[in-house]
Amino acid sequence: MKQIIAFLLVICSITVHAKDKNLVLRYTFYSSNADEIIKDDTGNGYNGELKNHAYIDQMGDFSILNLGYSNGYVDMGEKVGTLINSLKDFSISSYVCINAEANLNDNGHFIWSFSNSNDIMKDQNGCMFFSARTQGFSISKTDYRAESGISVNSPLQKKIWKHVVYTQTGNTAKIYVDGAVIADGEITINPKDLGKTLFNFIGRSPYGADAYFKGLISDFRIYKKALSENEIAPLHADLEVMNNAYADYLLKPVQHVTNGNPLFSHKHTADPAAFVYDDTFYIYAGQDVGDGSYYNMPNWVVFSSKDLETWEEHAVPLSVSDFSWAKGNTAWAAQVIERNGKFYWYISTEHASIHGKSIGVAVSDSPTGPFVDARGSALITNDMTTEYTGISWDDIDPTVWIDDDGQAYIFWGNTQCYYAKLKDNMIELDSEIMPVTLPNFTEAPWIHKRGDWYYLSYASLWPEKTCYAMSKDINGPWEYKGILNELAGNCNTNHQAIVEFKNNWYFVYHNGGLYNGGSYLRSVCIDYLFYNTDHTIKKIQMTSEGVSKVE
Ligand code: FUB
Repeated sequence: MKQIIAFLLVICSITVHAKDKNLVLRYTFYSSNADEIIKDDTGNGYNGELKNHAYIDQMGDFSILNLGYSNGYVDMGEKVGTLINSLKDFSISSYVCINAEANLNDNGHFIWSFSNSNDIMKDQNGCMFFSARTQGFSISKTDYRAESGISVNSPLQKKIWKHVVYTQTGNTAKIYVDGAVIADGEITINPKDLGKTLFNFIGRSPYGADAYFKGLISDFRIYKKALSENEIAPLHADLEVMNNAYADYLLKPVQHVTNGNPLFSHKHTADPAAFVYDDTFYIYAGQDVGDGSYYNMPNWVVFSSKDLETWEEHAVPLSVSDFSWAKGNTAWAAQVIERNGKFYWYISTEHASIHGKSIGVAVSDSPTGPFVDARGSALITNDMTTEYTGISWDDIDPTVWIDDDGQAYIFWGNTQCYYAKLKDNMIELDSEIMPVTLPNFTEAPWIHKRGDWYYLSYASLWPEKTCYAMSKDINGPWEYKGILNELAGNCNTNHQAIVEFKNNWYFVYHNGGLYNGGSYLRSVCIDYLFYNTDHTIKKIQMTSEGVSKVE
């Protein structure tokens, strides 16, 4: 009896896995990243190629395509054009998940496209595509002016796996999301009418100026028939399990390969604090969001790199809401420092009950968190410094230094620079608050040391340049040495960090250099810092290229 059951199970499994002759292309994304080839699992040879640092990743038990943040896409190759040209009835099916950061107001966000040019606006020679921005399919023998299509005209939901299928039989088209028809209608153009398409992409539009699809793709399939609702049902059976696995996947670091300055192009980042630990370069920054009309900064972010080319972005480790005494989207400048295996993140933010800005400190066992408020209250509040300035935002921009004898100091300020000693526990002041005299000090102090010289760099005047002073003693007096960095482009603030990493010195700062950027939508940059023989610092040369990969 057992043998009969086993035999039946084998027969069943053969039936289930029997080759579906209508399935003409399938990417399960089980190939490896190494050769950048995406295998067509039908055996028909429509292999694709990973482009612009798109990569294959593991999400729980699922192998997925991550298009990354550098305009990643898959080039399905010219051979697929022959397939497209042969299609009369067809279906294109895929799991997709749009990243939180995708700006779906921009044109583009095509899940797939097949076309005769990668500049359709100019060549006007035919394309078809599926847009996640409109949940719509379009096909044209020229360009957008002569399209036939169906759409619901609203974007697919972000941050959740969806299953999207487009089917066409003759002139009848349907779009299914998660197995349900969300749009249907008549299409007057057939893929055959496009000829053998030459540019066949997953995640990229044939319109050159369009935004690339930003997100994840799994189990991409093309059928040479219009699938029915019943046939589509098993294709989205993994949705629930995938979405469960996605919650953990979001905690995994995301890779970014930088293309010079600004360092990161997928989000706006400001007030960088650099930190070198265990052969790794960390950048802690505030995230600028919103419409660019004022500082709108709900959280801080952290990136790390071993070579300054490939950066990992870690799950958001700290938000203003992690400090019960703070309020608003005021994740202002901050710095992380290590002591005795613990990582202390000094931040500035708006106090909820004491008027003005305050400085707090969070702590973690790891440089990438999770971080928790170390005190449950602010370390420095505005009412502690009223004898120096009448402004409510002078208690911002902390920088912390542990001197060779183990004594820790915190410097901070706006308009007036202050400093104080910290106790060994790093979360309490150990002296009175003392003023530091610096010409034209605005904000953003940063302490570093080279040889027996201490350097105090800071943002000066308005709009801000970076200036610096030197001293042989952390307690000063500080000798002013002039401008270190001129105004950074398109931004009225500046905020620098200076660190040594693998035998070079680096100057990390922000400008308004990203598309859409400005004084409240800033972007972190990095350039080299060099010293003169008399230990003063050469003026920074801001570049678009940024710094080279460190081997
Ligand atoms: O990002 C908010 C504030 O702008 C910072 O705390 C200052 O340093 C300036 O960059």
